[in-house]
Amino acid sequence: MNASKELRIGLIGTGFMGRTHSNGYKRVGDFFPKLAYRPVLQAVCSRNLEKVTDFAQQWGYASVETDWQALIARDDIDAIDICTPNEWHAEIALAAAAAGKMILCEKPLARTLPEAEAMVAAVEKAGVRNTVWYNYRRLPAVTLAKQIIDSGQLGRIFHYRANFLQDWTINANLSQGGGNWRMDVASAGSGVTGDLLAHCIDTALWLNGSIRDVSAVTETFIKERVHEQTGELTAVGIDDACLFHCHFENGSLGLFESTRYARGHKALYTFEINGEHASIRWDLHDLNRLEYFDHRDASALRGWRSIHVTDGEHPYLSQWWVPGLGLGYEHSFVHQVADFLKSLETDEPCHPTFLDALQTQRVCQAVLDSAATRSWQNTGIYEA
Ligand code: 4PW
Repeated sequence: MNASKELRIGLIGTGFMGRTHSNGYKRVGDFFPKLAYRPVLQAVCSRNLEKVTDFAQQWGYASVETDWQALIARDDIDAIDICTPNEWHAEIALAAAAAGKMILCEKPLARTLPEAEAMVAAVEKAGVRNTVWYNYRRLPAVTLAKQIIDSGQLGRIFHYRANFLQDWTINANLSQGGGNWRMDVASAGSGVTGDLLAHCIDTALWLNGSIRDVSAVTETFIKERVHEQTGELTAVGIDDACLFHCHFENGSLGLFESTRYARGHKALYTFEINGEHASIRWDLHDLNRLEYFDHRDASALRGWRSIHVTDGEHPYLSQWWVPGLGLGYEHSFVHQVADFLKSLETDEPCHPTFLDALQTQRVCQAVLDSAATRSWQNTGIYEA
């Protein structure tokens, strides 16, 4: 049964994230057929006409724009999906909210805390539905971890540990700016803190509650790179690596590490949570597996259980294949679209909202401030 109500999408940005989101919109109806709403790929926008036309043909968008303001001005668009480099998130979101459009924004919410605060104020003032694509929450094993923690199985939590390790920037000849906007602080806002640790922080706030204060160190290993736009050798402003520890409001201690200089690691996102009765751990490189240790098991049988999260009873899995067959990275985006469409039916927020993502931004800002001042910093975030 095809959903009868349309959500007409205007996507801005045709890069890596434009593809992951488009795939989500295309797949959702086939696997979540009972939803009342269905996404319609109404228009895609990018500055380069040839590129955006190719993208529209490949992914099935009905029309193209080369000016995002023209896209927002259209009355046949219900929701704006922001997949641009970070430098555009705030300006586009503010305009989209003022035009009364729903907004789906790629993470991190913004480059800076003031930008993020302005975005929250704008969506609240306009009363428009909003969400941020912290996609890892929606992998079944991560959602299962949330269910287990919320059921109280772990007991009092003592430790939260997370890593996000990559190695793609260990190359002195890599430029910054332009195509490599993640390397350019003016465009990205920060380095691994906003790009990678933001994922770890979003998951941590969701699984383990608020973070009270942080103490961090950052490092930029390669200090100068050629800027693509100017051709000049320019100081690198992003953090290549960031480590921090923290106190959670629930009394547990957190330890986080992220780098793009861990040779051999491409996207190793891991977390482990140690509670009074049980522990849980997860690894993006084996994303359908959740490991669980319960001290209350009979001692002769006690050990880490390796849960293959592919059963119909596991989160999202009843919509997919038979038990034993796993899902991939791309399914987290399909799930986010499904949850967003569901939120239109239920009129509930689709978390993480801009307000939720603002809390992640506050932690990121405190981490960067802590590293810059070599001091502990309060995050100032509320208890969610
Ligand atoms: O959001 C992150 C990206 O910016 C991703 O989850 C992984 O790291 C893949 O690319 C970068």
